[in-house]
Amino acid sequence: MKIPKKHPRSKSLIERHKIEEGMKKGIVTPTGMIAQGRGEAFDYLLGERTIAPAQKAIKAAAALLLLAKFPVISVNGNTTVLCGNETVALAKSLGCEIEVNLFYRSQKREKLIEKEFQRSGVGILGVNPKKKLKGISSKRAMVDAKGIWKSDCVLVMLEDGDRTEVLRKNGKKVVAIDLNPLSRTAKKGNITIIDNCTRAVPLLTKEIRKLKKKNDSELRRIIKGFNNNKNLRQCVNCIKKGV
Ligand code: PTJ
Repeated sequence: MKIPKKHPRSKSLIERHKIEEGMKKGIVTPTGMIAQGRGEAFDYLLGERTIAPAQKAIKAAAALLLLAKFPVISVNGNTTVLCGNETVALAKSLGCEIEVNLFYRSQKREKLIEKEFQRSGVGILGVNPKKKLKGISSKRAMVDAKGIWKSDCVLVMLEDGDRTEVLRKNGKKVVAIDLNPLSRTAKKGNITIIDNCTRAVPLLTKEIRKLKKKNDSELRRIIKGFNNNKNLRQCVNCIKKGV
């Protein structure tokens, strides 16, 4: 696919191209194309920018991740191709593990995703995992003993609602990145960032670097001042205003 250099919509075209290429390689599942389409529709409604409520959520999410004892970043096919390098930078800023967790799980895809991250110089968890989370029937239940299993806070992006709910039921805090403020994931997360993962992940890294200098009570104050439901309503209002 030819991508015009300075076309105003070239960012979404580049993302679409990455998903297409990822699917050809077997990293992205065919359903990942549908997820991309949904994402593009919401991103369009949000003006393809990081809205003010999302900025606030990013700050609260950074505080929550910094306070966590063992945070883990969960990746799937779409997020690997859309923001793999940015995810590595985020994990480095937090000093945390990255774990692959797939809805359409296969060893072939796990290994392809592992290879992608190895190209960026990091190893990942979740390849052939042995532990099983309670309350979920899909293969998403399988998690790594050294990662999500023992984590206290998980960052999920481009997720289905079931998993966020299950992670919560298993005692984990969840930071979610989702473009749809009405999705189950958005509603079930402790802190939900309504933004494109391609913008949100680098902004989260920046915020983490900034907040690292703060002490725990300052970080707790930031989290206390954040209300996820209220923030989601503000995101819906941003969409309404734009329409
Ligand atoms: O790689 P696998 O096997 O784990 O498969 C993952 C898919 C993508 C199939 C799975 O997570 C899925 O079906 O996702 P959904 O249910 O389509 O949900 C995706 C959500 O992410 C929707 O609410 C989309 O609006 C949102 N979304 C799509 N693209 C982006 C996004 N959110 C943030 N950034 C995006 N780029």
